[in-house]
Amino acid sequence: MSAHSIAVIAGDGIGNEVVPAAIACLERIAELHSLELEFTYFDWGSDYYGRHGRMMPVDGLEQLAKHDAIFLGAVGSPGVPDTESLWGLLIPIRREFQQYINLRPVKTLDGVTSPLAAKHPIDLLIVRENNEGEYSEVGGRMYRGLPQESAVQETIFTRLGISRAAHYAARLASSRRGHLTSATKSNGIVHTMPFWDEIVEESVRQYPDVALTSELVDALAAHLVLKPWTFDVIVASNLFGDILSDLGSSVTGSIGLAPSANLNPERDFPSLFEPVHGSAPDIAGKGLANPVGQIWSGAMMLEHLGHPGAAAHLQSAFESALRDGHGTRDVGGTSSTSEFTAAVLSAIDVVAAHQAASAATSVL
Ligand code: GGG
Repeated sequence: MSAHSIAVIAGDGIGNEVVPAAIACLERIAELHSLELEFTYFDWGSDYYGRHGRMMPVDGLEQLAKHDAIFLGAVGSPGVPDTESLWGLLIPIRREFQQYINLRPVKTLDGVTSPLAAKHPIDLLIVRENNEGEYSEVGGRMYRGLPQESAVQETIFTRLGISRAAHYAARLASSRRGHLTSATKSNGIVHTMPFWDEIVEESVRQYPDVALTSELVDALAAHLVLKPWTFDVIVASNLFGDILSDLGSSVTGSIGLAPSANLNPERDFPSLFEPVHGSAPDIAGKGLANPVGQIWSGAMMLEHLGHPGAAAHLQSAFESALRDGHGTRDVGGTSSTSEFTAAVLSAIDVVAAHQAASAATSVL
């Protein structure tokens, strides 16, 4: 029996609906694959902020460090400034635990209506640099309230930060179709982006089987809409990667489908798994949230914890629930969050029964 301790932060809004849905699926998978997943729940987020004036306790990171992985729902609430909700919880976790890769798969799923007219299968990975770049606390505000009021925000790129993202993305491309696209903007952003281009090129040169294309992020965004099936792996800075992954998942049908893994590849610290979407206060509490992004993030967590069979089982179960027409409203279906979750749970059992039957046949 393999045991893993997982810190769970449902957070805000629909995080409180999609996290329990995904945990129910993970518990069923754990039972079938003899895994011991021990979930420890933390009530951190915007409600906690309302009571304590901070998104997590002072020793929050120390508490999380004891776990093998972190499973996060969503953060953000209309009552709390976005800067507080993001910089008081998610960003410190990503940085303190050196989760410098944010891996975001984008894939066509049967049963999901795509807004695109051309229906070619899409299967790409976005590698978002996750620790630096445009997400920086360097800067400030001056002359508040006066006509000369001003704001300065510095972007920080380091050789280490760019090269480790580029190497990670190149290794992935090498294990797939061998195409790597780097998102740049070196025509307009004249210091940091040429630096990004140089380091990416220098890093990827070490992978002769990987063809690197550097593409201006505006053109890349247009191509993601016009011909997304031509991409294999995309490597992008923190901000560009965030924007491109919302676009990519929307092109496959809905941002509600999109999973992500905030990875510390060296495994010195826990990695964090969360859907790409936010807390969606407009639909929170109505049972409308699509739990696929959260369930898929759970499958990525199982893979990271060393259980590819259990991850594939969960993946094929939610894909089959979508294929059978059980999707939520955002993907063209009519199911509530709990109806879709019930469909995934029964698909988990159906897949297990098929696997057991084919194992028995191969023994005969
Ligand atoms: N699922 C986590 C969440 O709530 N993300 C919302 C968000 O604004 N994230 C910003 C980011 O990933 O940089």
